[in-house]
Amino acid sequence: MYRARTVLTNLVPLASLIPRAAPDRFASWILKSDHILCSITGTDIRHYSSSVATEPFLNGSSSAYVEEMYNAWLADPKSVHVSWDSFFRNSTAGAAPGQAYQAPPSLAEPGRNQLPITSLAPLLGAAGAPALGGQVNEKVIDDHLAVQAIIRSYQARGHLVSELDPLGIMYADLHSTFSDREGKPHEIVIRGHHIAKLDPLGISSADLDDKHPPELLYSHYSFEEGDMDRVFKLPSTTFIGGKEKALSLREILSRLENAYCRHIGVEFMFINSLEQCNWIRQKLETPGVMEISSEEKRLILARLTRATGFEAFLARKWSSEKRFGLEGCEILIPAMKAVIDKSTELGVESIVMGMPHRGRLNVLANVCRKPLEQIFTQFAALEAADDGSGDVKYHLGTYIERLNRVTNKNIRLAVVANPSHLEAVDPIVQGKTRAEQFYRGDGEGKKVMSLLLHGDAAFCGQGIVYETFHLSDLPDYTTHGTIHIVVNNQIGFTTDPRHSRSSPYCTDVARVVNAPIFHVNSDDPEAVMHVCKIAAEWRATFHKDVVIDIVSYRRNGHNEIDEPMFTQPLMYRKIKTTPHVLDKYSKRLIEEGVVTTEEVKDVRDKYEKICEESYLNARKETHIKYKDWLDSPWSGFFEGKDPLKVSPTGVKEDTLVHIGKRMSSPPPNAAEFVIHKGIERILRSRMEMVESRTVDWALGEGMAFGSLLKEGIHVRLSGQDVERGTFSHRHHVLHHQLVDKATYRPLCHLYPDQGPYTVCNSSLSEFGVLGFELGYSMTNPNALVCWEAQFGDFNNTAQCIIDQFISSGQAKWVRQSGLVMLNPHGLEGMGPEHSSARLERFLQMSSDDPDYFPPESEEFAVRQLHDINWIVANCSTPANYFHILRRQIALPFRKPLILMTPKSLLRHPEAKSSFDEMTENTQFLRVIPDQGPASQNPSSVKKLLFCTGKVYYDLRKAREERKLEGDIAISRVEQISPFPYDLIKKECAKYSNASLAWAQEEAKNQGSWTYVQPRFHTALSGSRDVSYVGRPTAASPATGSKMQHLKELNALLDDALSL
Ligand SMILES: Cc1ncc(C[n+]2csc(CCOP(=O)(O)OP(=O)(O)O)c2C)c(N)n1
Ligand SMILES: [Mg+2]
Repeated sequence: MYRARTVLTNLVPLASLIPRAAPDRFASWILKSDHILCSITGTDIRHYSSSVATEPFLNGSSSAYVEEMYNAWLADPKSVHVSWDSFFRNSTAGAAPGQAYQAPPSLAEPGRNQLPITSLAPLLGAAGAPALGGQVNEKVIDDHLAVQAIIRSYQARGHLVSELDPLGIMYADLHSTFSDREGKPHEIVIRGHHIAKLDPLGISSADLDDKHPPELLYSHYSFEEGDMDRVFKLPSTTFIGGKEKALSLREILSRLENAYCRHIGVEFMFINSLEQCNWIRQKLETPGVMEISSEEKRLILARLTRATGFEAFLARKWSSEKRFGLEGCEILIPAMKAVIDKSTELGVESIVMGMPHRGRLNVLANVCRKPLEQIFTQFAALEAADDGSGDVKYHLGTYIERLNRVTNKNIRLAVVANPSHLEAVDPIVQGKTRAEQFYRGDGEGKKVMSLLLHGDAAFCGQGIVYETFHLSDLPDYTTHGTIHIVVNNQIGFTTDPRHSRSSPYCTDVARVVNAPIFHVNSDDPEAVMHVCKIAAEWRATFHKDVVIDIVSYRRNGHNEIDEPMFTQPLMYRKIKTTPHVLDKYSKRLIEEGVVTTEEVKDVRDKYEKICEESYLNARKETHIKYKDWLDSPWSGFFEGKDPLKVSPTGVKEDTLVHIGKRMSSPPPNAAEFVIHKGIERILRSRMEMVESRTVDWALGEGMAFGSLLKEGIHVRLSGQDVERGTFSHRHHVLHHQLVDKATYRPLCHLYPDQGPYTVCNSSLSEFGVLGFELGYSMTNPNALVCWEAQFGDFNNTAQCIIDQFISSGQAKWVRQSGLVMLNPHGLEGMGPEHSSARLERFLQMSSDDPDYFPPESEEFAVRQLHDINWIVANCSTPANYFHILRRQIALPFRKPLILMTPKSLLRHPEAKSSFDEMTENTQFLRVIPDQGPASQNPSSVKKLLFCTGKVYYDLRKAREERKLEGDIAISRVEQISPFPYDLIKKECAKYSNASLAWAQEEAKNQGSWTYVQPRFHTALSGSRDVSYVGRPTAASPATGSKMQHLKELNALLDDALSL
């Protein structure tokens, strides 16, 4: 009773509204909140409110509760108790004050879990006996309302008083702001934890025990001790009764306590779906729902033994090695296994996992069952047997296919390799999962799922978590529900939650997608397993995200060599005296008679022996193999391929014509499908281009995509507004002007047996979406996955994906990706923000050696591509863009492609290509040499200008205006990195009398200059100088003044063309 009082006083906002308080409360709700009614019903509420406002029965009722009831009644009169039904009917019909309530008709069938109030009369005693005429007295109704409010309060806020913390030091006041916590505690601010005596250290704000006299409950609820044995009917929103429809107040409170305030605290009442709320209630409230068999208990114990034994073994053998052990949250391992067991039982065949450092080795060993030998060799300083830089052991990925012994089904488990950057792997896991679902035809996510692990500090601190959650329900990005597990050790490195978050829980970010959140005390293994099972079932049932927050602690410092007492002395004093969960659980099971002391010891010894044997085997190894740690094997892709042979990228003219025509035609049902007049014009001009055998940028791109689709390749283009194209040039989705959601995607209708084409506008995220597409590209090498930045400069909000994964992923993790990044780039006088995709940064990260000219041979170009980390290019023609996209698939390996793409060239009359540059026997040109008069008479050429991208058209025009076509040659470097040493050397040799210059529109410290300068030197063995032409160094990428821009451009052209 005392506990119930606490819950209610602390948690029930409705409490104060029941009986005697605020007599006009209900009336004011009705009168003042008409927007609520209007938004729901659109009916004239004045008629309704005038009668109920004076309804005496309503005095002091809870606004929220009645509002909910009323809304439910509006939606479906049968969904509320018949007494409410009759009340709302009468009051809306204008019943006089006091007359609105009527006893329900006695013949009415009570619904599930419902009893007519009159039927409770015998249980209610004289106080509740129906008055003459079938009227039930007010107190009975008020008391029932109070009970319903209590039930609801437990469901909504019981988590606030649940016993989640194995240490009992969880002093983050869940109600309060930080300043509240700093000051003197206030009754409302204090969470139930204090009352629940969870804080043996005495470092929490206060213990309010003696400040809450038991009378509080009575004053709030009008109940007295004698009411505890009164029987109340249970509403349909609770399952605590099991088969019983009414229970005593004492029993109701006790069952609610058990369901919501023990070691599981669940947040779910914010979910908008009644069905989903009821589902969770049922999973938690049904009597006996937590009971498990002895067999299951023994399994938990065995798994916990392994998890604990593994960390202990590593600690013993490599005591000073960093491994970010799991000690304190070993329950994670049985928890993940429970999720996997349940999910496989429900049909999942493949699980893609992402996780941070903490406990990673244990997950690999005991969840994935990666051979212990391979893990142990990572601790030895062995040489690598393969290429690459490798990575530290707690970042490596793995991929395993094995039999799940519990379900007897085969399962594939992948842990995606990740960098130190916490949470950055989240979108990658989602992309990889989505791709696997796509290629398996698993449209509902029944076979493939993602499992993401988080640390408490990172989960609430890193914005990428939010971006990833927002992908969870988007049509082309959903993975149909992710199970998130937070290893909440109540600390992040040396910072505790009071200083690392402003939200009550570290999991609050998940509320934005209506994910239920299960907080659970790590020292209650059965409670942890229970929520894991519920989470797996939730995902299988609703295909939505769910969070398990395992409240635990970190037994050691941040890593094994850190001293935690420097910064968390009280916490660690407590931790030192806290027994291991394995010991606690073993003791419990021995007491219950489930296992014997000998059996416990036996299981421990057996695992110890396994570790020892593997340790001895590992010592025999002489090399480590990075390939053992690959997270995305592409079986069959590399086998039997010449690693240096590129397939042709030119295509038959017929193919170009066919695709071009399809891309220029309205939908086949054009008569009914009304397209925009502007689109009609665009289609017409496309058709004209096809007829004249030319393409512009958009058509060239469409033909690259279309020709790959023809070959059965999946093409996916994702990014902000990519369907139309930021610059309104693409139009890959046509919209019916009169019918919502009626669209037509020409590239999906090219050939009957073509590959699938996905083009999807993304959420407004770069970090999340670029990461997602990278993950997508890891699954299937035979897919062209492209991400387009709205403007190139926005890619810097995804810098972590670029630095940590795209540029270095293969070197660190043997993982290839053919992802294409399209970055609109170029100075067009539009100010500093939309001008630069920061080409210099990509080039600076290119791994080719500026001082090394590789041996010239037939295979020069492909070998360079093979050896580099990525390709950086800035194409100046649609044909070259067409070829370089196709080359991504034609290569016998995969490399990320970083493309600077144009803006003004999209409509530039000269930026067009002929079919002749795209048909068979044509290919991507790394350098486009001058083809004008200068090239006819090279020895008389005075200057050879090199440039890349759109500035070529400015230079060419200025050269023409100045009639310098015979004096100045202009060569375009289309593939900047790897640097085309061979072709540059050839070009320079051709113009042997010319001075050499590199012209760029970017500032000197930006663009390509710093990359190309030393490479020109290498290409020419230092025999000739190459001068710089362009803007001076600058901090900002471009001027904000149009006039200044033109001035700078003219200066650049003058400089470039001066002889
Ligand atoms: C993006 C990022 N910033 C900072 C760090 C440095 N760092 C490594 S672990 C850690 C604390 C993480 O705390 P938490 O997420 O609670 O995980 P725990 O180590 O407690 O398991 C920090 C700040 C990092 N790895 N990544
Ligand atoms: Mg932590």
